[in-house]
Amino acid sequence: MLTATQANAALVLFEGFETGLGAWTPQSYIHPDAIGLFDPTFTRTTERAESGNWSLNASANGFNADGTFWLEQPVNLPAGTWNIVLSFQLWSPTQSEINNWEVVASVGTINPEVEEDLIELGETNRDGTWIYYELDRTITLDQPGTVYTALGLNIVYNDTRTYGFDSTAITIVPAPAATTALLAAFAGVLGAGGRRRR
Ligand SMILES: [Ca+2]
Ligand SMILES: [Ca+2]
Repeated sequence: MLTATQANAALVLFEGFETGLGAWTPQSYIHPDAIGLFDPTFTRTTERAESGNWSLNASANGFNADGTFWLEQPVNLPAGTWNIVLSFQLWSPTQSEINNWEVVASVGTINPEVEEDLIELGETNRDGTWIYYELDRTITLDQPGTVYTALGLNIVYNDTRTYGFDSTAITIVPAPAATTALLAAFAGVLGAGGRRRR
């Protein structure tokens, strides 16, 4: 667990998996009624990399066409309003229009424990290469607290799959009060804004 202490500068927590999982912890969930093997794994590999020489293979057998597995990282923050951007690169082996899994993530004060705690950012197999994803959130903490970040896959098709993750980053910037007020005023016009790209 990392603690942000700089109040006026962006804090970037980057992980490229060159020496390990860093501060990420693998977690998973499958419906209690699911039958059979649920074997999601995150393992380091040099088969490919978006940064450096290493990335992670995220694999599962897809049994039950159900289950969610993700990397989770809590960050302790002082009280305040924070703009938090979780970004990562996802590798798919092929491009396909059908039978894809969901790319999921979360940034918030809820500790992700089940499928419903993560939201869908898109689908796998949009292209047979690395694709950038991000999730932006503005979070207000009334007192010092923990913000949980998570990124992973939701299994929706019964097939053994391996995808890749690399170059994760959690960028934390204190939100100026004026900006926060402006965002609130325009929230109805702009929508929730979970998938803006830079
Ligand atoms: Ca890497
Ligand atoms: Ca959790």
